[in-house]
Amino acid sequence: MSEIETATAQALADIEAATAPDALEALRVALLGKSGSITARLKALGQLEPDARKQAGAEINRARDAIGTALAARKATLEAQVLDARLGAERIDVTLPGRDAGHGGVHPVSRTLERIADIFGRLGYDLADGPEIEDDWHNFEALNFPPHHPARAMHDTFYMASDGRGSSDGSGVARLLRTHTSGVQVRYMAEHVASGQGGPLRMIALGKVYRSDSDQTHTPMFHQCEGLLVDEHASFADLKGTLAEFVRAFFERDFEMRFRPSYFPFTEPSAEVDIAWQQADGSTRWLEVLGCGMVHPNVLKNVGIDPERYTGFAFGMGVERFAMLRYGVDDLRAFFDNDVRFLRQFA
Ligand code: 2U9
Repeated sequence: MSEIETATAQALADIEAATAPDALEALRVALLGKSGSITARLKALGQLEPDARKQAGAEINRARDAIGTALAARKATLEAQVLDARLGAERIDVTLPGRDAGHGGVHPVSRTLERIADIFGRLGYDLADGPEIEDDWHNFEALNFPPHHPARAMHDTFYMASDGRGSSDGSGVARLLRTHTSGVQVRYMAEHVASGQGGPLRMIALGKVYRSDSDQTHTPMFHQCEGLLVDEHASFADLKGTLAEFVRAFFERDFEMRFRPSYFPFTEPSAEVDIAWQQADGSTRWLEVLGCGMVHPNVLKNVGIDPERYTGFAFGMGVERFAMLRYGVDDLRAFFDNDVRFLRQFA
């Protein structure tokens, strides 16, 4: 075997043994590249005698062709292997279920707000809105709160820091986070009077209220629904019938109800409303769910409605309380933890 044949046989063996495209490319450069061994042999041909050059040239060309063919074949094989490996690794199972984008859901408290608004909407009540940052007049004064009522104290109500323009010393307008939605009713009645229409009217106010209170059954923010009806002959009997109908519609069943005398500055007489609630063990117990009463004549006077001509009834409820009862939630704070494991149950 000539020296070139031996070198070619070695080169072909190396090519066959190459296991990666990079290694194969290195071989190509070493053999056929500008400074490759085959290229060097071709360059050296010039130094040979014409006869010897012809023979050697033919041999080197054969060697170069054989190596070129082997490189191309091995390259194709290795590329096919790489592709096969990728296809194997990246294979997708088109029969797998698609990825879910995830479902949102309406928060149980929002659902309860909507449910309450819907029921009173069907009873002809207008839905009204108002600011969560209130002034003393709309939150307390117009509602017949005496100057030293405990609700007005700092430990019950969140007051806004005084900036010198508004203050709580009587020189300006103190601002506070509303402790109930009643300011909405005050505005609503005042607007009705201003537009020349004192009554009749019926409306509900729904929304967030704030109290400086935090324990197992109280959160600093909660939601209230308050309702108001003013007419020439509105009576306590109308109030009872309205609340009985609301509770029946909300829970989709009839309840025994009782009205216990109570006290609120803005109603007289006032009552707390209990319903006979069936417990899981079959026993029944009274649950307080609402407060209500006949609108105090002072409150009507404060907004310019004649209490000699008009009477009104009003009621208020905690929305979270209704949500807890409807959905069987026993810890108020679950509504505000934002734990999706809890919230998902309502989606
Ligand atoms: C005006 C006149 C009267 C609203 C009323 C209640 C009774 C009441 C509580 C229930 C639970 C608040 O969320 S709670 O803590 N509310 O007991 N609210 S009467 O009476 C009004 C409101 C506005 C102008």
